[in-house]
Amino acid sequence: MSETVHVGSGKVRELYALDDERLLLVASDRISVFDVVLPTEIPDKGRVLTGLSGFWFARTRGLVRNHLLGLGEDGRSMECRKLEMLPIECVVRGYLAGSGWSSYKKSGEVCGVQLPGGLRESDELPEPIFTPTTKATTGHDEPLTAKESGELVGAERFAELERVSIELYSYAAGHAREQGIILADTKFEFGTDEEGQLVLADEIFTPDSSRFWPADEYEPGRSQASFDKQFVRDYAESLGWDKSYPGPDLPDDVVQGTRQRYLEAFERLTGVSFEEYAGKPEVVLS
Ligand code: PZK
Repeated sequence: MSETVHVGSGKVRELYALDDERLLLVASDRISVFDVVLPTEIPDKGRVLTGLSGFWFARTRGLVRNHLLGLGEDGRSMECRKLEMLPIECVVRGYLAGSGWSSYKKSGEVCGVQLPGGLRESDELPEPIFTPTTKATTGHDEPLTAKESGELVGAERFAELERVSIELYSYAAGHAREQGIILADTKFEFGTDEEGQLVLADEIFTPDSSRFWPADEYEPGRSQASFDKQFVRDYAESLGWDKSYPGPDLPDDVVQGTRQRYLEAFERLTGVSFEEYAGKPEVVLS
């Protein structure tokens, strides 16, 4: 006998225990904008994000071990190895956006990394930088210095996380750029297995864990349109919504336009049609 036990909820995902060694990570069709989950779902968003994670886990196996054991037949769930999770979020930035841009404007640095002067919002950085944060249980993740991170995970593990995170980002950003998508920044979570080996976990290189920008609209000196969420942001702002709970319902044209953007990102990045994925999720693993 075996039972699937619910063990956690994220804003748009659910986590279940399959047994002592395995978890099931299920991506819903919920969407959050300005940190608020909206009452309207985007059909197939969960399958797109799961398919993208599967694709990237298969493609990066040579760089670092990962927790993926298999994709569910539903296309929205991932069976994973249960790990001991490390207590930092591993962020890599290749472009100056979001909290990185805010920090740079104030101090010229991001998470203790000094950057050259004269950079504009959304500029590409001379090289990708590692800017880890705390894992906040409530509220927002806080930036960590290298010293603080070393105190949380050990200096040797910190050096390994930095090296592996930058290698992963560089590989994926290069691949995405060839398909007309700029991967501005991304966030990883890692754990360790019973032997103490580093294992990549969570979701990777999805639009929920990364900033995707359409390369053909890229123009530094301003904020960039989001590849996936721009219709939703524009609609929500056009209502004069104050970005507090509850968020607005979405009209069907915004839902369908947003769904198409997710499918387009999936198909460009994986080279697989979403229809083929829906019939046979394992296709993204080869
Ligand atoms: C784990 N989360 C985040 C919270 C979600 C996801 N392989 C793993 N082993 C042990 N724990 C985790 C993982 C992974 N991945 C991930 N929390 C614990 C999280 C809530 C819902 F879908």
